[in-house]
Amino acid sequence: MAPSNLIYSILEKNLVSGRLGPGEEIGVRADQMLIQDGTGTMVFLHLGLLNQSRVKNRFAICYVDHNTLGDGPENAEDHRFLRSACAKYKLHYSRAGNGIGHQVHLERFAKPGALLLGADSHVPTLGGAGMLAIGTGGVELAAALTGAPHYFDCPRVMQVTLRSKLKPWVTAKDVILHIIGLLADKDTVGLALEYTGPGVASLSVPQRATITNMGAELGLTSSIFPSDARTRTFFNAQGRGKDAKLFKPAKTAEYHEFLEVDLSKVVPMVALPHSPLNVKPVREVAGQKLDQVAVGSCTNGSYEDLVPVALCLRKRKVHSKVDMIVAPATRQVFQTMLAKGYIADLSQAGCRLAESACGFCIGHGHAPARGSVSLRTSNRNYRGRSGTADAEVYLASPLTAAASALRGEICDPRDLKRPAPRFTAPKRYVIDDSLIEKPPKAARKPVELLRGPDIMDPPNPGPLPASLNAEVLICLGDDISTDDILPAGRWLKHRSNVPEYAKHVFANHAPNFATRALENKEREIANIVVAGERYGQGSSREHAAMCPLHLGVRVVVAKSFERIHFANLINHGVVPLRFLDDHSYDRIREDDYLEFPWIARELRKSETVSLRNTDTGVEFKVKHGLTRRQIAIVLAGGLRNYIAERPNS
Ligand code: MIC
Ligand code: SF4
Repeated sequence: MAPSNLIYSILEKNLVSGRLGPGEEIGVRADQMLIQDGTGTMVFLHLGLLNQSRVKNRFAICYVDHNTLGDGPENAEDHRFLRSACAKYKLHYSRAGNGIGHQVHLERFAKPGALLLGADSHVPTLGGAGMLAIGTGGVELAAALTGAPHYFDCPRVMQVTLRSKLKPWVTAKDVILHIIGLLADKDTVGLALEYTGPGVASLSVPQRATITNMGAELGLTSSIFPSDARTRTFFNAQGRGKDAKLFKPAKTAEYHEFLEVDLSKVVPMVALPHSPLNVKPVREVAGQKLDQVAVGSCTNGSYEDLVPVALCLRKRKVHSKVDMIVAPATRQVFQTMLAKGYIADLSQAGCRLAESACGFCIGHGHAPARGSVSLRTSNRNYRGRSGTADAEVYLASPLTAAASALRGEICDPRDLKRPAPRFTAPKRYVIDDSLIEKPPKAARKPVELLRGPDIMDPPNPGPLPASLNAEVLICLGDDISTDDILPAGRWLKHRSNVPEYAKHVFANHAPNFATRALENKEREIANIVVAGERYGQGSSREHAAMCPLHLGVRVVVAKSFERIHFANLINHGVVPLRFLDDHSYDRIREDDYLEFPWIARELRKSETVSLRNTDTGVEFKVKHGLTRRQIAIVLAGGLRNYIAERPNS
């Protein structure tokens, strides 16, 4: 019997194969699917290559929120393509300007108790409304859109019991940074968090969504809150009372792990450069001078985040040395604030109002000056993600951001020594869905895909050869994020063009990586990436697998991998291998030539894979830890080939 916690009860309802239990490979069919423009063009290209003419799921939507700057024609051409693809495959289409997908979805489409799959690591934001939302890679999402089950490892569920309530000036962002501090050095792979306890009722849906959003930084499978009276209040204000199904865990619910958090003890927190896991109380870094403050993103761009900022800045001026950017997460947030005069407060204080989009969070605009210091309310501060390799980025709450913007230095908002702004959620938000296009009911003639000249098919490596000769092109340490593998920022516009985007693989680590890799590829020598713990943490972008693959990377050997990136490697035919011990990691150096004499056979028949360092003659084994299904996928050269080999399965 599955423990009747919320997460397992949603999984049980959607289960099509496997058995619920920690670490078991399960297959599920989702109630909703979400893609965004940065990962979405590839999803549609995969769908085309899978020979699908329409999708077979219940509700799917594509949000244009990442690539919106329009620096060159690529963004607009991607939008045109996505719009035509949504019409062809029958997805809803949320136009540029409507806002960041996770927040728009929370406002307009979230359903308590439903399961969502999304090609983005921050879909767990929707757990704030009692939905189980799981991030996937693009090709997996394309497969799921065709009606195939989505396979992943069933998580362990940690019960997080919240007690008491937050003190003035302390916010949901501080809660999640506090929890990150408690869990950062624990094993969070294959873990999901379920929030329970008396403190839950003190948090609104947008606050809960901030907390579930940043579970992604711990590499969690997902995070969820129950759906209760607060959820109903939020849905009523969205004019969606009928969707506010109450959804609570049974009294007999069981959990695998436990954590208690006393909300009244949480203090304003900050994540220091260059990791969201590097958390400390704000007071420990107070006084750090700032050049830029940026408020917004899917973590902290809600009405409830921004109105207190406006109130804090009302009739005051942002410090003269600080450039302050505010980006309401959605058009609804912007319009509701506009109607109530809060946008005027921000403007009068000297804030620069930015578009409702990902923008600064992904380094797509507002890159800080070299060597400067930026404080942001977003969720990731990996080196270079802001668009500036040597900028120092701190992450904090909107209130800490507002207080710090006034002072020109990092400041605990409690030290402003005035009452915290009083916030009341509106009874009704401004509701305007006119930028969301519904799919046409029945097309009279087939919809033409409008594909611009930079929209290129994803690579297909073909079946894995029986043996591999390869060069170690790069040896990396721990915590390499997908932003390290493939930065977004000014190269984000090449998301639809793998050969072009691939020129920037490891751009901030080894600028000549792409050139050297392509030289090897021409000589039919495969390339290997070697790394430490948690390789591929962060963003779900499958480009971090596809672009190295385009450059001839066929194997990654690491101490451990992050969940979504591990799946992306397999689904694109790149073999992820793990060191048996730290000692083996030290046996490989950059520029070594390695031979995998029986890689294909060993994957099929053994738990380990042998390799020989042809420079030193040293031989040793690494392990793969792949399921039978995953082995068949890497041998086929990725998920598309695997599906093509089994047309009727
Ligand atoms: C992110 O926050 O890192 C992104 C950009 O939204 C990514 C997706 C992408 O790279 O397109 C994510 O979270 O998965
Ligand atoms: Fe967009 Fe940033 Fe949210 Fe990713 S984390 S979806 S880039 S706002």
